[in-house]
Amino acid sequence: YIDAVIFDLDGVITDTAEYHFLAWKALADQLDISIDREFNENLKGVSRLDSLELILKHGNRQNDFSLLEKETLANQKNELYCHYLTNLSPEDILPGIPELIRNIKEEGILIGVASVSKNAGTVLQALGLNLTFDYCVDAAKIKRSKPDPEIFLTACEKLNVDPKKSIGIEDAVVGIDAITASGMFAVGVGNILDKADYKVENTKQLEWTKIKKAYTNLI
Ligand code: B16
Ligand code: MG
Repeated sequence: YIDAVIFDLDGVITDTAEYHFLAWKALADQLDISIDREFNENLKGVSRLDSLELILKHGNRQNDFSLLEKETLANQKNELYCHYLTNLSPEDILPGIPELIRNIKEEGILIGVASVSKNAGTVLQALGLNLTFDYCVDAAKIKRSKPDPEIFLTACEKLNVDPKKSIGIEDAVVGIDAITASGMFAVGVGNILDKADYKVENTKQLEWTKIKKAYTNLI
């Protein structure tokens, strides 16, 4: 009765938020803008250029750069981020995730990845998960960012499954909104996700039997 489970990547499968933070911080320092880890929470699930806009706004510098200059700044951040990614290995898969994936696959349920990161392929490869998922959305082809449901609907369409019979797992508020708008059942990781249909505090608590039970109780 469940067709597919679609995973967010950063914050659900692995925690690259710290690398994103360090790379953005280096760029922000250079622009005389100060950001801390608390501010970084606002960037979770937000695309690269939108993240840059939020940082510039935070430093009151949103009108200081042309689109071309902004793209150059975003590329600069990405180069540094990719440098950090070379540290990533299968040990960086978050606790509970390998077992969850195994349990879902044992039931013949499809799994997909819906990440707004253009580095999703590189990250999955570094984690040794590039052959694990049935489909990974290409973020470059997505026109509207989360909370728009486009990325989750694309994943369902490519897997040829009904969103209403599918589950999405997210760590960002915009991500939960995107899952809900797509008609899927929303599982939230972290304590800020009040709108999720089912919530856990961390990935260790993502147990397949419990998720299934919560899904069955709701439909
Ligand atoms: P990139 P997700 C998101 O990934 C991150 O949470 C967010 O912080 C980042 O800015 C975004 O990917 C874009 O990443 O610069 O690599 O294209 O949570 O949707 O997996
Ligand atoms: Mg995320």
